Amino acid sequence: MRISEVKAEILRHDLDVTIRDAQISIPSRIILLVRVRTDDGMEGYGEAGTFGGAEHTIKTIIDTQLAPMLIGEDPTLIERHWARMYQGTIQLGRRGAMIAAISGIDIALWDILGKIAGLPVYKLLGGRTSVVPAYASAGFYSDGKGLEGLNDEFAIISSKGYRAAKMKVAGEDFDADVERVRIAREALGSGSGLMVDSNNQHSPREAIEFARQIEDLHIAWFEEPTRTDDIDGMAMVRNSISIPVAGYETETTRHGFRLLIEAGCVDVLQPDTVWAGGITECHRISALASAHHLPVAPHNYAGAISGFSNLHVLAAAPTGHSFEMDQNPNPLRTDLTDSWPEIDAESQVHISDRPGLGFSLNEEVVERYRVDG
Ligand code: SMN
Ligand code: MG
Repeated sequence: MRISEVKAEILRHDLDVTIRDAQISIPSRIILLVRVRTDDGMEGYGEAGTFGGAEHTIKTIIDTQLAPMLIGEDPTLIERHWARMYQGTIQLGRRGAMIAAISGIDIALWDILGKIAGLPVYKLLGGRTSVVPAYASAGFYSDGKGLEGLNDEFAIISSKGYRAAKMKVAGEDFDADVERVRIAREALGSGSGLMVDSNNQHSPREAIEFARQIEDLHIAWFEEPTRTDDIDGMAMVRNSISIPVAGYETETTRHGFRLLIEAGCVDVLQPDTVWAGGITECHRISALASAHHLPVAPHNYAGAISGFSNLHVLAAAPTGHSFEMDQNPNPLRTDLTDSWPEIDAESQVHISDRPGLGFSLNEEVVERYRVDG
């Protein structure tokens, strides 16, 4: 068996209502679907992270720079391909778009390996569990939402049975955001976990002050409280507040997460398979996390394949924590495959034992949202 084709396709769904976090506006949901085909007709699916609008750039990297490294190769030699793609682009890579491109291909290779072996990816990684806790990811800003809209959103999340939920902060002034957190806490009730995410927008001292103003609301974690390049600032925040710090989704590879861990920046690690280096790299990061007794709660906020790949990494992670379930409308998550999961009565997600990542692609949905070029 040999790899015969590697290609990326841009899929886009334009939202009826633009949502915002503290860093970016999201008028549409965009994913980069990566297909790896073999000469005997097998096909694996991956997804490369496209946050920040780099989908055409990353598609070009995949189609023109990385694909030629893989054509004619044995698809099962995943570590070998990862090393060749990483070392072969080291001058331009190590972070950002190049790692996102490698991530998408890596995920597709694991899907193929599972289909060859007849096993789900989490078991190929040495499965820890087939059931993981999930939390709702919501509480974005949008025009006209207001406090009433936020209250309704978190009341619905609670009625769905979620036992934890995350919201956005740092998109408004402190007083407004503190009130928003209070509203969400009251809507969720006292028994549920509530996390806040500032998407790197606070300075270290602002983050410390904001944490002080919300700590009486029993916050489960403060996500990306400050800037990912400010190692000393991240460590200062973590050491100055009583709320656990989670992050940093905007960090990549085991090399980046090693720096966060060794500098004492985080209590919960949040690598994302679609841009931190794929399943291969995020499983390495899980091992690193367990060596430091830190839980892993993969970031997941893209399409269905992002979700499935992060789910399998979580289910094999020695210190796996919880799964992020985006509550915002996104057919590229809910309609793209035949088996997007929902939570059970205990706010858990079950991972199927179907081979590979455990889904079939809905090609008519691909066609509906494909962006030519
Ligand atoms: C997030 C990241 C990227 C886009 C939207 C939202 C957020 C999360 O930081 O944690 O999901
Ligand atoms: Mg986040």
